[in-house]
Amino acid sequence: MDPRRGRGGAAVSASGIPPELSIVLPVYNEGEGVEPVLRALSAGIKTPHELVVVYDFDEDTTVPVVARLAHEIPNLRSLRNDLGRGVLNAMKAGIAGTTGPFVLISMADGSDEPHVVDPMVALARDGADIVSASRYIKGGHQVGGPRLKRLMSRAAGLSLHHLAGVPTHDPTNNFKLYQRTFLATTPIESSAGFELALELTVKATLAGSRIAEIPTTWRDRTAGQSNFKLRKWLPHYLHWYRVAFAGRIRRLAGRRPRAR
Ligand SMILES: Nc1nc2c(ncn2[C@@H]2O[C@H](COP(=O)(O)OP(=O)(O)O)[C@@H](O)[C@H]2O)c(=O)[nH]1
Ligand SMILES: [Mg+2]
Repeated sequence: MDPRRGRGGAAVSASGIPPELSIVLPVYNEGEGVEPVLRALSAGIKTPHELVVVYDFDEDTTVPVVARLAHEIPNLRSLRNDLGRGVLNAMKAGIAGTTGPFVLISMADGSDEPHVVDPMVALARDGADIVSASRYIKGGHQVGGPRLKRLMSRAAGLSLHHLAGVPTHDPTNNFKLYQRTFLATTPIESSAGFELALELTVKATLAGSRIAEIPTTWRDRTAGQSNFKLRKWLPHYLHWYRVAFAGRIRRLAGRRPRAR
């Protein structure tokens, strides 16, 4: 057995303690472009971490690339998602299959910036339950991707922030860091695609948990193909959008002084 692996495949350091940060990377046939992404993450993050690439089926083109790179990148491993195909189940399997006190979800197609990860960890060490890498604040950007998806994501994020009291301007970006304790006490109800980040951010808002944010630039992929299903997943996003506004209305109603 690889001495770096604990029971169940979790990475452990020489001291037997799991790395502070578990980075979960869902993949769907990213063999073409994943190598520079993994190298950039490994080289660009100082926080002790593990890189866990979560795939849905053994024939996925990412698997052999990760197996090759694991010989030279410490704490890189792949994990098979056995919860059922799809990015949501892959993220859930990655959360369940890791043990670091901080969990970062990041994409494997180069859309997310490695250099913001250490500052995200610093905010989590300061007590944030969720650290949101935000495209829609000063210093943040979004480069490429379908125009409609960009517009809807920005409109959702800014309206949730300004009108529904969500502390981050970018609740739909899945590039987020979570405290393990927050994940362990927050049941996941999402059933489709990338709605997970929005669900967890809305739930954290309603629970009064601490949400911090940091600017980031999101870049559309230059290799492979997007698997984002806007029409199919939109109703799921709208559900959490409504939950956030309903919670806001309840809070405002609760605060209103009683009529005499
Ligand atoms: N395990 C798994 N990962 C997926 C699936 N679909 C997308 N991903 C991964 O999720 C990340 C972002 O996906 P992408 O299709 O680029 O979405 P977009 O960036 O919103 O266009 C990439 O790392 C993909 O490989 C899936 O069905 N299963
Ligand atoms: Mg992408």
